[in-house]
Amino acid sequence: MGNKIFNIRMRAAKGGPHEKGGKHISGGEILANYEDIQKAVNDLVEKALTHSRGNPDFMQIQFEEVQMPVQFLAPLSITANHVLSVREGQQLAMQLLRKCGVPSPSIEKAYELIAQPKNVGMRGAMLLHVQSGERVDNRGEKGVRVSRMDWDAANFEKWAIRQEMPRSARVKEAITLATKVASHPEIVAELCWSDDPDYITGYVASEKIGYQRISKLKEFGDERGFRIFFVKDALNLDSYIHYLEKEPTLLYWEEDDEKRIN
Ligand code: PML
Ligand code: MG
Repeated sequence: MGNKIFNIRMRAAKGGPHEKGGKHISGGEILANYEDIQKAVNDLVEKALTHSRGNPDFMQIQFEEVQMPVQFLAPLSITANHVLSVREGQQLAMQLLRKCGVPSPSIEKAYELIAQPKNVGMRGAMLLHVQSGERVDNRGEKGVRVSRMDWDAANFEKWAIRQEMPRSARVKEAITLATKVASHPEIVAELCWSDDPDYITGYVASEKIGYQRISKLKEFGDERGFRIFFVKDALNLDSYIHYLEKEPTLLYWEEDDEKRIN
């Protein structure tokens, strides 16, 4: 069948499409060979139709051949942090961001943005300038959606067993995304937690600290989730956004992969 790779993407909303004010329900994407496209579509449809944020009344599925060369990355190393409360979790998140080089005033600005009602329900990520804490993407409530990435299921399973991590699609997708984002030299840190009301674990990730899972970053029932990338320099924004949205990345784990954390 050749070695062409296809990107299959899904987005689903309730109350009409996202761009007409619909509530974001679910999104996802898969990189697959031609013969796996059917399965990929089925998996994405199932994800959207069984989502804890509600039943969608709008869904779009799209696929296209990936024309650019694929970069292969080893998954970030994982640290599990168990916290007893949201407060403790959020304090740890802030401490980890500082460790990545994000100054406290920029972290405070990020949390001010998170608290603004207009930023609730964003589908993509906000890009903030690490030194000033100002938002630098101009994508409004849509944000920047990282795309064109995946991790072979069997390889992920092996990794997850070895790392004692949940073998869930959610974990696979989050680590794939965080690894792609962290590998960009201008992105110093990512902060993320889910918008799904039944999922309270989130993370801070970077090349320097790896993927730091934090067991509790919000309360159950809360539908507010966020993804924030801190960028060093706002000048080459178009090139970062092109990397995040368009440049294909696949994760691959080798048993003897060197630990990338120190
Ligand atoms: C999401 O579901 O949108 C993000 C989940 C982030 C945390 C995944 C994990 O490590 O458990
Ligand atoms: Mg979600």
